[in-house]
Amino acid sequence: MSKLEKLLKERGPIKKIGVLGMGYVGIPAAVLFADAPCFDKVLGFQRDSKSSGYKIDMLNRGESPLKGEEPGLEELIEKVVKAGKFECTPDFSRISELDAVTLAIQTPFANPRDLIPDFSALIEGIRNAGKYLRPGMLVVLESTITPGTTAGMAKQILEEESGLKAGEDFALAHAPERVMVGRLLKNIREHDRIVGGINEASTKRAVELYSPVLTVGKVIPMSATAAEVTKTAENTFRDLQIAAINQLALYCEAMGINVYDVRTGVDSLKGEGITRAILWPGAGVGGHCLTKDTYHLERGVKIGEGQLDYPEGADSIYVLARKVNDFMPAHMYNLTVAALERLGKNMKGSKVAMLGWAFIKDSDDARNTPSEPYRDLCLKAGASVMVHDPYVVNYPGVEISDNLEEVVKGADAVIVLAGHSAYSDVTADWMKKVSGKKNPVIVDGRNVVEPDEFIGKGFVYKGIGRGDKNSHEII
Ligand code: SAJ
Repeated sequence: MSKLEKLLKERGPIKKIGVLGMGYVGIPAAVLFADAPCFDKVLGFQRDSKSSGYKIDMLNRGESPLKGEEPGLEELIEKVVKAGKFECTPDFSRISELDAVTLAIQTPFANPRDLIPDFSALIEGIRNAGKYLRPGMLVVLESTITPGTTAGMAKQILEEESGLKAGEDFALAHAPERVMVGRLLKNIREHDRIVGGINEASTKRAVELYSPVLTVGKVIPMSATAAEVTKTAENTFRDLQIAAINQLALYCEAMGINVYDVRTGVDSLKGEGITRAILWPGAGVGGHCLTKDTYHLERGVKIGEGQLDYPEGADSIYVLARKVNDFMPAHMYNLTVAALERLGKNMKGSKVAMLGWAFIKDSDDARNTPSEPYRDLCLKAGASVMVHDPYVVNYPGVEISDNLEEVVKGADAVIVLAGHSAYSDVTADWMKKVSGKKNPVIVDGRNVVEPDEFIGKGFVYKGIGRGDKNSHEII
């Protein structure tokens, strides 16, 4: 039996757990641990900072500091707080009382341009865990991180701070979160959970931690680095699939055909192993997952010890996919310019009404929204731009209105950038009347309008992938 197995045996089953980072990953994770009968106590650690300190009292009152609808979460927080099984504290020294700590601290990009992740908050969390680490404890990183981080940087910091040896004196693992806003509890309970330790004993201990909270899902054990690659790759593959249909949409426009006919055709190929994962073309890919996880994966290959055999200097298919998806807002701009040109107008002096600032349909989340680069291009070309969104209230430097009439009023061009349900009910009649133009332009980036209805009312129509309509007769 290894030294670590002996230590874990002496310590016995996991009873007391800590979760560092009371965000949309940490809070549901903590209360689900607290709700499991086999665990006695969960501490939620939250820095008493200006921006987030308020969460401590809120959580200890049994309230959720998370915005938006999260079915069952508030009730569960109240239940475990009342039962004395969960409390939130800024006192990180209490980590020493615990059997296991998980870190659910975000790893955003300092700025999307240079694609270097900002690990500072996570590193502070790892230092805190290391400072109060005791032999036989388990440390698990849940944040999305560059492959190699758990067995590399995290292991180093924990050993420096604690004087203990990872894999011998304490267990260390990565268990990436797969939560999606709006269904946080459901995801943790029902999705399979990837759990990867830096050695066998670490993996086993981490499996013991996560099994009790899974209702439908099962634990899938592997190495820590394999777990990091799984998480980044699952989002990289989704980004790649979206890029594949975006590229096809551009081809269909060039060939004068309807990408949705082709999509239906390809999608009809059904059956074991031959089905195609064909997704939806659109005005671009935003959000905090797909826009960064590819670059985590790419960095992981770079910092890995092994030698990569791949054509020197060539973009990986994954980076190319990112470039295709990041081209889509520019394509929306090019469609706008082409449509205005058909009317002898140019961007300079035109009024552009942007419909949708959120990065995803029927959401207020605008992180890395494709609407931003589109708006920048229009402003640079001298257009005046108004932005509508029914959910996003504010965004630094951008005025956003929830009054559709006010935004569309007098517009030369109306551009659909997010597929909000509200936009599907807008009629060509109404839009034409409000725009006050004989031939308004409509550019549909999310396939929400019916081309013939708008063309029939005198609109100049452009749609992503609609090569069959984009050169229509102007009525
Ligand atoms: N998008 C397309 N075409 C598509 C699908 C999405 O253009 O066919 C665009 C969306 O408009 C959006 C972006 O891609 O701008 C991202 O959309 P998303 O549905 O992937 O939403 P995310 O970014 O919230 O992705 C999350 C991820 N979940 C986690 O990281 C835990 C992702 O792995 C999930 O697959 C996704 O949610 C989901 O399925 O809801």
